[in-house]
Amino acid sequence: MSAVADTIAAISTPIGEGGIGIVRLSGDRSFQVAKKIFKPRSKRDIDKFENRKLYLGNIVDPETHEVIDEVLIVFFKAPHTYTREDMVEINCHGGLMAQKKILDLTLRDEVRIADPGEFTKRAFLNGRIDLSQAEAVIDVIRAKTERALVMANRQLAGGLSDRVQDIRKNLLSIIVHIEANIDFPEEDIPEADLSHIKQEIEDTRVVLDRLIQNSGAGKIMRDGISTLILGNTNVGKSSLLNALLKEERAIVTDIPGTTRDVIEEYVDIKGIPIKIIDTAGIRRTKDKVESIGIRRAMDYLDEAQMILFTVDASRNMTDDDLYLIDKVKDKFTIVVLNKVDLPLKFEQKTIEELLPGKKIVKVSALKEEGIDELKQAIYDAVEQEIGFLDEHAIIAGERQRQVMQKAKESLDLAIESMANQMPVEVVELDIRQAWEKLGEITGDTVSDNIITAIFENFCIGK
Ligand SMILES: Nc1nc2c(ncn2[C@@H]2O[C@H](COP(=O)(O)OP(=O)(O)OP(=O)(O)O)[C@@H](O)[C@H]2O)c(=O)[nH]1
Ligand SMILES: [Mg+2]
Repeated sequence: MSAVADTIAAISTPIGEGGIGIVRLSGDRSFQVAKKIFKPRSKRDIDKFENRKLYLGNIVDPETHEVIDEVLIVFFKAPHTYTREDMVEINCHGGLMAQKKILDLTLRDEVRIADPGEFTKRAFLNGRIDLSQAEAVIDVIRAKTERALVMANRQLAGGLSDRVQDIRKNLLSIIVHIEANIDFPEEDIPEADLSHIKQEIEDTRVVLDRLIQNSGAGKIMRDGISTLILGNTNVGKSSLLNALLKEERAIVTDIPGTTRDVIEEYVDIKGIPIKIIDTAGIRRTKDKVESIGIRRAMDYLDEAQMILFTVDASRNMTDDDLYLIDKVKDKFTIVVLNKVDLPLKFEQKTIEELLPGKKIVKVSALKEEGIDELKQAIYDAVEQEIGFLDEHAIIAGERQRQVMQKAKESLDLAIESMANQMPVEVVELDIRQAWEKLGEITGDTVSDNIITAIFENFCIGK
């Protein structure tokens, strides 16, 4: 029996034109509603739809008897379905009108349109997956590199849930341990027991801490590293973007001040999504539009996680270069010496002295030389920064990281209380708090508000 009463429907494929579009239903009434609008091609199929079999036929408006589309339909009998409810999938032609009209026809007899993520939410509410697995579904959909996909799938398979459940089990056994001692209030707890309990708490904290550490990498795998190409006008920033992407994405001309808007594109560098941002070149200018672009570029300077500071090595350094050197010197910066196919106007040494300790890569964006070296330098820099990245690491999302952080703080308190020889009841309270908090990851102890907030981020039809 489903935990939710009503039946929902939605278009599950992206809006737009495509080969096929899928309208999905889930809930007790879905078979009945679908049968009302579906006319099978073969007479012998009428009324004996078998579980998980494809049937060819038409969707027909029951009032006007008009044929809406030729479709393939599948009936999935509960409980072995995505939501654990009865489900129907109608595979129609991938045009907007066909899908919309079919959806409209399903929205009758108390069937309503699904909220974003509601199919997955039902999978959670009906106990097929836990909350961290449901959250992984969105990571699978949004994965930007193959490696990000592998990681998301690991979480979908329950990787994080298993780890968190193990930690909760440990915490519970510590609680049991403490309680066993409290039962004899007239006696002091033996020193050996106390130190054993303390050890157990510390061990658990280490495991938790490792999961928290890995989640930094998780954020990067999910959202990418925002990487700003910064430099004077005409140094070849847009050419560099194009070379990294291997396509003519940004307009390149020999006129300084070509780029005015901000262009963002993802590049997959050995599995890490790098979000490259190309901006207007920085210089003093009276041009109004260009100045807006320059202001934007400078705003990005604060937000970006990495800077590719690009310099034209074929001309002398300008005041504008020096101005930017001052801006990037305290940032996470790689220096790109561009146009090295031309005679060089200054030595690498000059830059080394101005920006000590920064990695310098020589490239020709025009001839696409040195681009692999630049990619390697970006990868190395990221790896150094976040201590990359065990292939088998389980990585948590931001919400999950915050939950684990809170739980860890409770364990810190417990350890501190023990050090201060506080009564074990106080220690137990902190452990309980950590245990309860961690339940928010799997969804065992989570509030409705949090659940709502999580599924609001999903797309319609998932
Ligand atoms: N010889 C040579 N020319 C280059 C190289 N990279 C870029 N250029 C040329 O330099 C000029 C400016 O290139 P862009 O990529 O538009 O430079 P930009 O930094 O984006 O310029 P703005 O958007 O105006 O700030 C173009 O004529 C490019 O063909 C290079 O590696 N070697
Ligand atoms: Mg440009």
